[in-house]
Amino acid sequence: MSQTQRSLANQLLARLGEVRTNWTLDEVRELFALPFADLLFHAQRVHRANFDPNEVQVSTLLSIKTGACPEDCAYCSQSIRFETGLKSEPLLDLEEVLAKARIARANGATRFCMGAAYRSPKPKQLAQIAAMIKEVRALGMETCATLGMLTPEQALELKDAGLDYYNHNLDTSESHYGKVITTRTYQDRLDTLQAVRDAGINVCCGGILGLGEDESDRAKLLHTLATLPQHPESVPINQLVQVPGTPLYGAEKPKPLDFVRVIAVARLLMPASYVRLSAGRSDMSDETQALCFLAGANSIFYGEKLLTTENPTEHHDLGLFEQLGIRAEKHIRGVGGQRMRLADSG
Ligand code: SAM
Ligand code: DTB
Ligand code: SF4
Repeated sequence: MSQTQRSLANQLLARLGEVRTNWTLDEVRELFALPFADLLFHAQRVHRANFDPNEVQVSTLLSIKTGACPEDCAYCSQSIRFETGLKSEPLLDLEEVLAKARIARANGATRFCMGAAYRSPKPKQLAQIAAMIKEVRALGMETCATLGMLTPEQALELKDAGLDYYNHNLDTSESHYGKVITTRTYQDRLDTLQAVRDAGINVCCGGILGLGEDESDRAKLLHTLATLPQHPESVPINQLVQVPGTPLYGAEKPKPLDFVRVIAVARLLMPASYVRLSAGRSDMSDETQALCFLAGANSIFYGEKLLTTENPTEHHDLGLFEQLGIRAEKHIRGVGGQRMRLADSG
């Protein structure tokens, strides 16, 4: 390494911890290239400056409308284009959703995420979902929804209903995206994210590893996320859950340490955001998950089911938390990041 390169590297390290949206792709690549111990050291240092390192935010997912989705996301069990054997279900009714939310709250979840297999919701569907959001919020839980593309007006309707977070993932780099999804563009995704941001809803946006991407695609995805006008408040990093019948079934799995590396770089690029160790934990060892927490992951999905696929059992996760001395976060954060005490469950 030349002296100029060394001094640039030192400048980059000295600035870690700053919330910046002007990262260069070269800087992101430099972070990926750090020796593993250095990367984890810096990620943990930055994590501690922003969060309690022994607290993890716990969310529970519910599929409120399952299957028969017109989109062609090559990873998804719910696309109508692939034979995955999934049984389609219409939009659940309000009481069913509330019953599940009460169970999630009693089990210690502070956020309830409702997912629907839509390309974009229709007005009537959105009105029904707005009613669900209002009632779940009234239980004292944070609300999150992932319903596909939204117009600015729809985002405002969800905001009025009390929605805290909207999940809409970029999934991968713009250059790899077309190999995974052809029925909507990267720009469509960015437009929805802007509508959500403009409506004053917290943005939950991340990606999936294991879609046949290379390290450069991973760096580009994180670069795009970290250079949005404002960082997403929540950044889910999923490992592909391989579903038989989908085109990506059998794709090469990310190496566990490469997965940890992505979590650590996400933590460094977006120091104040929650980094969620998302789908794919059933396929990860406890040791890999422990490294993810050390690298700055501080949110998980809790409960035996994600939307349509398996997640570790609650019993398993409680055991893991106990071994690691991790507590479930008891506060919910509103828009703007202010902390509020969670209403007592029961
Ligand atoms: N239909 C909406 C959409 O795609 O925006 C909302 C539901 S969709 C299931 C939410 C997100 O789950 C997707 O954007 C994708 O990132 C993630 N996802 C879906 N299937 C997955 C799988 N098999 N493994 C990992 N993540 C997956
Ligand atoms: C996200 O990034 N991961 C969650 C949530 N957002 C909605 C979804 C994971 C879905 C995993 C596949 C399934 O269960 O169908
Ligand atoms: Fe439909 Fe969402 Fe699955 Fe894509 S990820 S097929 S949009 S449910």
